[in-house]
Amino acid sequence: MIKKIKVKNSGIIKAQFFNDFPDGNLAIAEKGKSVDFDIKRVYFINNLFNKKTRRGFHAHKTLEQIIFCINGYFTLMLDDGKTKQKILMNDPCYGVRLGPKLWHTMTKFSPDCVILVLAADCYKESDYLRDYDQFLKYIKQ
Ligand code: T46
Repeated sequence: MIKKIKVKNSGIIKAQFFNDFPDGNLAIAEKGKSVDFDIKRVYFINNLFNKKTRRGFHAHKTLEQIIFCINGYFTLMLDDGKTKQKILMNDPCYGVRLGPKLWHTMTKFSPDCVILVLAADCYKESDYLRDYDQFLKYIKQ
């Protein structure tokens, strides 16, 4: 997991983490601490056994999200239209801010990978830019 993000509208979020329990670890993402928005939606992605799976390949117009890999690993690619950055997501203590106008892809999942996303708004298909050329046009507006 890298500690520095070069692309716009992103950043590393460090969850509060307690690993001093003999019975396991506890990680916390809380509004006002590691999260700076009201969480309206939480979703997770698992069952990533197919090596060819590719997810994401879109940007959001306005949505703020934080993505965590809470088990296993995957590759997150961020693209703000100028700069691209690949991040190996393999540490459950660190999330990545997926801000607006950020093209993102998720690939190379370990079979045991579990992704957790905190979102600042409910699902709205109209907020998605699912075509890369449309994304480039949108960020130039
Ligand atoms: C994102 C990345 C990180 C819903 O109906 N409600 C929801 O809350 C979500 C997240 C999805 N859907 C529907 C929309 C599609 O028909 O589920 C289907 C699969 O969604 P999508 O292809 O967008 O899944 P991913 O994994 O490519 O992207 C998801 C989120 O949609 C997206 O906001 O940033 O995870």
